[in-house]
Amino acid sequence: MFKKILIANRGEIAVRIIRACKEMGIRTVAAHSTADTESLAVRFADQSVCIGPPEASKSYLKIPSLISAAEVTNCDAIHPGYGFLSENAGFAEVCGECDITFIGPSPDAIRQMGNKSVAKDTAKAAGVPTVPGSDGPLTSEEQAIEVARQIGFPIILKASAGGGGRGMRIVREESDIGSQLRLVQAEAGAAFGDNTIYMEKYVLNPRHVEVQIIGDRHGNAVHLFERDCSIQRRHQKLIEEAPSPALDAKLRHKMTEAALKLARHINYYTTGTLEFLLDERGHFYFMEMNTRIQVEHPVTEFITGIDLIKEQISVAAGLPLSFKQEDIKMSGHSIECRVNAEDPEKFLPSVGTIKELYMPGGPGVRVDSAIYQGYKIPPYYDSMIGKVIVHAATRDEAIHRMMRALGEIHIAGVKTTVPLLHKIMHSAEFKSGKVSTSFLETFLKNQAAAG
Ligand code: MV4
Repeated sequence: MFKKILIANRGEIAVRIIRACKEMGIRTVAAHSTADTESLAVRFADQSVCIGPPEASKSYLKIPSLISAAEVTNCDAIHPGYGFLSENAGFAEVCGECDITFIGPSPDAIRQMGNKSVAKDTAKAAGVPTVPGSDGPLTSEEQAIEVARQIGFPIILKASAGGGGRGMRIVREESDIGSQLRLVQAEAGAAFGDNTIYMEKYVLNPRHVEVQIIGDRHGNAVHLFERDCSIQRRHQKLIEEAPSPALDAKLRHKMTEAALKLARHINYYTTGTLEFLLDERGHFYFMEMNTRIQVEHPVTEFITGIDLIKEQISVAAGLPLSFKQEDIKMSGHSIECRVNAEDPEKFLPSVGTIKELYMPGGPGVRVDSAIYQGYKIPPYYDSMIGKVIVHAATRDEAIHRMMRALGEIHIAGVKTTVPLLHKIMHSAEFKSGKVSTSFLETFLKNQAAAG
């Protein structure tokens, strides 16, 4: 097992990783920017190393600084968390060259899944359902029109180098294809340095359902069921739950088997998530693979009783998975609410000092956060300040538990999304479970109309 791990991240995920390491008897080093000197991660880790100024490009994204920090503190592994360098193949490669284990996938797996068009082709080759569309990248406007006529409008143009909602455009009629194609090409070229575009049929009001998988370096791979992440705004998830209210046992079996097929096809050996779109007829299609641990991993931990971070560290050290597929049982229902420091009306970050703080507790409630009373939220990073996760026997009980937990939260000093989360929990639409990725936009419009 590793003796010491460098945490190349910040916020709640840095704290989450340190907690797992402590329980495993692994020492930790928090790599942090000058803006995070007073962070919980720095307080909880055995050691800390300042890696640069607040701007992420000069600290959390700076590969030489992170490698140096790991070397001077004698770390044998680096955990990248999510975001920052977690899906950077170059970083994974440099770690390997420096004899430091990157707690994540191989550089090849990151590259293969990082390119969305290649990922889709790989999924197709593995026999996993994908949305009808172009066979690989588009080569001309004429070809784009031809494919669109075959699959029918509306269609969506996607940048191969995009992902997570970046670099996409919906086209509703043939006369718009040429101009939209040139636009998305220019945007992709500027944003990613790669203007490769592919086309798909646009699925109306889909649900976002993702399957958690984990593999080891001995050829084993298992799934840990699905999460439903349909409650989003501008591709930022607000609420996630497991299991998905939209899946029955049969559909769950099909989707998880499809996810495992792709994971095995690419010899995947760490935690990963396969994102699917589920349409209104119950057909699912592979979208993207996230080759990291995700923000919403706790809902899966609650329904399976498995510690995903510990298992991720353990398989990275070369140990075989500590369980088999048949050992993994789904129990109850879990919901996660992300708490952001922002003005919920305008969705603008709200920075400042946490003047007063009370976080909820009691049966079936978990809080993963990195804030405390007196903590000054730095303006340089993501606005998520924590997550409230609940577990109960049924979805209905989980919703009531979440309402209770949200009601106990008291945060003074900054505006947060807690009131909005509360309203969603109380809404008939959320309670019915019949939500799609269009839910939040409609919900907010109705809220505004109702005053
Ligand atoms: C789609 C789609 C409809 N049809 N692809 C957005 C993020 C990226 N993972 C893929 N996304 C979408 N791709 C086809 N062919 C609708 C979305 C989409 C979406 C997907 C998941 C969660 C929220 C979303 C919000 C808007 C659009």
